[in-house]
Amino acid sequence: MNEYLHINPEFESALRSNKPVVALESTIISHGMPYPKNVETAMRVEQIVRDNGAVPATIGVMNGKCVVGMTKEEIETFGKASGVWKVSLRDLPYVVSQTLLGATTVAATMRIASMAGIKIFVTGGIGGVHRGAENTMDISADLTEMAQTNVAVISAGVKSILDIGLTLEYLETLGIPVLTVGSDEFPSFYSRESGYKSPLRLDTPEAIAKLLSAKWSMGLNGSVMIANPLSAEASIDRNEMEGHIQQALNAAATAGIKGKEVTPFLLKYIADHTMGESLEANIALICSNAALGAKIAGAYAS
Ligand code: PSU
Ligand code: MN
Repeated sequence: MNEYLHINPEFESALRSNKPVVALESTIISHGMPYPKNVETAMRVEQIVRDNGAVPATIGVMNGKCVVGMTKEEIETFGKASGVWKVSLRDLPYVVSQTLLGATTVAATMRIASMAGIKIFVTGGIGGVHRGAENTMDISADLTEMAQTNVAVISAGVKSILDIGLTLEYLETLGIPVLTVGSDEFPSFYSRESGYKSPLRLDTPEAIAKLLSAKWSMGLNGSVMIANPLSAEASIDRNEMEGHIQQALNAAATAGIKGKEVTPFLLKYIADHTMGESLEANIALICSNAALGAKIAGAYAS
């Protein structure tokens, strides 16, 4: 425990009694979806985690503290406020010490979850190696964080705004197991397909919990990337998505977008240009990830 951590009492008792807890990030609320869908989805995701037997803990930064288990009012604030910081690992001490509102990325959420003793974290999509990274060196801190922090990440894979092949290579270099649930193919967030075979496949929460237990018991530090393909009904055609992504990449290059703004710019561009379809897919996949994450947390706790 440290003075910069605020744990909601509900989670404190859940953690003490070894109840399953699932961490959730806040970047998706502040930077991932429009209001009020973002707040509605965040609350729905929390309910799904509860319905599947675990306690949800949404994580963000406010009042100079890393908050584990945001209240409904706090989630509402993050969903409405403008100018909420996107907080990755390097931003964390700045946003805490300046007492700013900070929505945490996968990297920062994992680290805070770990500080609180939470092992399972559910999100939509993670950051990775960007297209053209051989020149820009734009590789998300999500990956290096996954190499060292013992929190499993459940996502719908990696968006093809990234170079999926290079991201999988980099995950291999970092020693991070990558497994897909119920499919031999690694998913690309909006689509069940990516064109890349999944390095590993496991089909049940119990088998995944066993893998986590084996990894961490052997002292192998770091995350496990658990990719959960979205349902066939919600899946968007990969070629259709590729057209939007190319346009988004061109728009980013034209506008000279760099550094931490790259990912939010691309995500917003795609959301704005695919309208309802991508938002609905996004909501469907995060709900499905929440149910799976709660089951894995339950299996791991027992
Ligand atoms: N990719 C997505 N959805 C997201 C993000 C990435 O498909 O919401 C967000 C996550 O919070 C992730 C962050 O941790 O962007 C990565 O940003 P960067 O590429 O700047 O590291
Ligand atoms: Mn980056």
